Amino acid sequence: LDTTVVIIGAGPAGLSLANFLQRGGVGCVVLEMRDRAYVEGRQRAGVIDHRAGEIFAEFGLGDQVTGSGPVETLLEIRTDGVPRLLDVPALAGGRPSRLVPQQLLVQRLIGSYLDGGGDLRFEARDVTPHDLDGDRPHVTYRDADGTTHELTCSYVAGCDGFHGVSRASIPAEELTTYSFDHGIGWYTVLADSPPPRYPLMAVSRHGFAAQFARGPQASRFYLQYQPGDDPRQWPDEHTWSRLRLRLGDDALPEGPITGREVVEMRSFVAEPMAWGRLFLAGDAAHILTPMGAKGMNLAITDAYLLARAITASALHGDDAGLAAYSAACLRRTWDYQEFSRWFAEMVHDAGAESDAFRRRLARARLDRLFESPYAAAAFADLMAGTAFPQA
Ligand code: RFL
Repeated sequence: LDTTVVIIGAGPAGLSLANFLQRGGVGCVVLEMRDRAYVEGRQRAGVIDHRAGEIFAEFGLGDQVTGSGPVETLLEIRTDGVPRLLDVPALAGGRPSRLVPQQLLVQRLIGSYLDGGGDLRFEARDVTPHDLDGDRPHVTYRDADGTTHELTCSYVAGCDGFHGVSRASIPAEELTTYSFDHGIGWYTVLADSPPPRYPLMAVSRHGFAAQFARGPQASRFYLQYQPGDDPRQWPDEHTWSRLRLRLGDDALPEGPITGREVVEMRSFVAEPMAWGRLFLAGDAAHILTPMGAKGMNLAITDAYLLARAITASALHGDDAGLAAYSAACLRRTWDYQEFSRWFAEMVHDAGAESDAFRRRLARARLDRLFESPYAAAAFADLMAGTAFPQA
């Protein structure tokens, strides 16, 4: 065998898994189709929840990977310009999340894996897994020079995101997929403008908007847009004026906009997350909306469960974890899909002008967070990341 595990994809899922396996003494090779600069520059998520932070700490990676990230404090929800604050970490029993931009997490995970002697191959083209339903799977790819390579292994980890090759390698009749379009248009811009005092969500009849820190000098903004509109055509001044209106802040500091993206507000789940010797983790198996910030965290918890299961199988011949892997991940996935949907519905319906009944329901749901400590604690528990069920 060339290695124990071939990991396809060097995003948060694949790199977390590679680090966990390395520290557990299990050999692996990571194959990534892009070059290092591209992977390390890709900006997306920004929150490592408390649960995911605990996982890195368990593997001795806490200081290196999440340690210097600012600790999350309060969450501000502004309704028609009126601020209300939720102390989410306190409500979760003293479990703060941390602000760690995804590209920083990826850079640090690459650094620690390579420092530990890890094998990470960038620009791996045409990665193709073979014989996944047998005992000896292998993976072929071409390097940047066009030379074809083959790696034999015991397990293949499909960590190559939604558009990757791994899920597509499972025969269609073996998979059940679920897709859901939330019917909400979302536009996000990254700007070199000072972050808000607290993570900020604003609900008003002008539509939903949010602002989150992305480092000490940058903010990521989200704006709801009406179906049929194309926000990528909006002049920047239009974006800023909408943000000022929705955030109820005439003095909102502006800065150069460095990124503009339309975010698809859709959900996707593939079941099961394992087939033969292939195990899917992260976006390869499930997509969530950014509402609730669970996508990257789910990728990390999948990697954790998979690392534990593979380690037990490879080092001790115990396959129970592998057999339970898919069901355990899917339980968390559906829990977080529900949370993400619940959250999205609440903040968007609460601002809608069209349907007065739904607006009142959404506002009642929102008010409950500030009036019932039990409701607030349930919300905070999901924000911090729920515990794994006891085996
Ligand atoms: P990734 O990050 O997509 O990484 C997959 C890697 O696989 C490589 N790859 C291949 N390699 C070899 N061969 C192939 N055939 C390959 N095909 C693909 C890719 O180049 C890539 O390097 O998936 P992973 O690791 O599962 O991580 C998932 C997260 O990236 C994702 O869930 C989050 O970014 C989602 N998300 C957010 N999650 C959060 O937890 N909190 C957030 O605040 C948050 N905000 C966001 C987000 C996603 C966004 N976008 C653009 C999708 C905000 C945005 C705008």
